Amino acid sequence: MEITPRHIERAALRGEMRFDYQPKVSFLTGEVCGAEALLRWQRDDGSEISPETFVPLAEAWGVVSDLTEAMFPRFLADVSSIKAVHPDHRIAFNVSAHDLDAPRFIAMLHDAIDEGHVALDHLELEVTEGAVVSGKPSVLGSLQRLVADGVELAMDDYGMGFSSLDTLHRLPFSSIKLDQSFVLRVLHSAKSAVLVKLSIAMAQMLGIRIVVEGVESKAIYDSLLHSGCTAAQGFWISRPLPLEHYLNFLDEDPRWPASPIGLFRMAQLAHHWQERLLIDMVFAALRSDDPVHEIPLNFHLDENQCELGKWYYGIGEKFVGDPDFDALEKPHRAMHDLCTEVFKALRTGNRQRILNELLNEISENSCRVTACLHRLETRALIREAG
Ligand code: G
Ligand code: MN
Repeated sequence: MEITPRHIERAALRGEMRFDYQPKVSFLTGEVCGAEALLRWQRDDGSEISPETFVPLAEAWGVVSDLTEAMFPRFLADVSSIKAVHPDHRIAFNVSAHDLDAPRFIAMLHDAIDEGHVALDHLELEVTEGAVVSGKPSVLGSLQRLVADGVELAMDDYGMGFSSLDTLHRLPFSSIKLDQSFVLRVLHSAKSAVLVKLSIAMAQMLGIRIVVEGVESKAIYDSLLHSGCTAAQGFWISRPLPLEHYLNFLDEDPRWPASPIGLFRMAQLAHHWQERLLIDMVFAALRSDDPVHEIPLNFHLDENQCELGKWYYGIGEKFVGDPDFDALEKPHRAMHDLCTEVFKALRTGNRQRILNELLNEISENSCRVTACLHRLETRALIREAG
């Protein structure tokens, strides 16, 4: 059949289109933590037309935002059904550059939020780099307003565009979805494995989550379980499911392997990064004659605010009572107190105190923090293997 814009419009209006939901699983809990809505077109005779066929056509004809607008109410109704049973799940909606440029769609989103049809903590927008790179100020402005209202943004298909880093820089993304092409190769290509690892590390240092797409086998899932990735999505976990099947699927409370090790590794990374930031700053200050020393961006004197502290007093709290976890608090706090001393010494020009005393003490405490995290990791590994 030759598809025309009229077919697409009619299909949406006649209910031939729907959303399927593909679950995302948290590596930390092994439970479903949300889903992505994926548009499907099933014709009256039962045949399916793939979104890879009709979405690009709709885009080329300039009717994709009409389609989004026609289907958005359906999405909201679906989200309500999911929310009724799983209030803590976040459901993602894919938006294109055209949608973001369509004032009506943005208005629909704002109305839905204002009228309470969708809670902000239920909604995530998946945006491809293309949508952002097209870079119209109106697009960026729309996204920024939505984020200010509390909607989360995920960068879709990360790694496939030509300027991922620039896109990350331009918008307040709260997560990255690593494109399946890297994930699918992770077991066979050392280069892909490095790119995946470093993308995870980058997300960690930016303080955002990272989701891997295209987890098609248990082997891929297992290879990423300890990586520090937040969540996984892919055929091995589940294909996209029609709403009713999706809800039935959740009813069975399915579980996948879970591990805290990624968290311990990310905490080590955060700690290492923060310490290097301090050392670089101190030596830059010692080299310069400028008496005014700014605290570097991303550096937190408050022990609750650094990445390790956010982890320790946040998601890490479930390890309270573990001797290594508990032992970490003192040297971590000591490091922050010493940092305050360093800034004081810089201001008063007391270089000798920094060189003879403070840097050594920081290093000692840093080793203690690292040792605790390392032991936590090793003991968790042993438990998992036992
Ligand atoms: O661009 P985006 O990441 O939103 O596209 C998601 C698409 O990827 C959907 O059409 C979905 O059906 C497909 N998909 C989801 N999981 C897998 C997977 O494990 N392998 C492959 N090849 N495709 C997947
Ligand atoms: Mn997507």
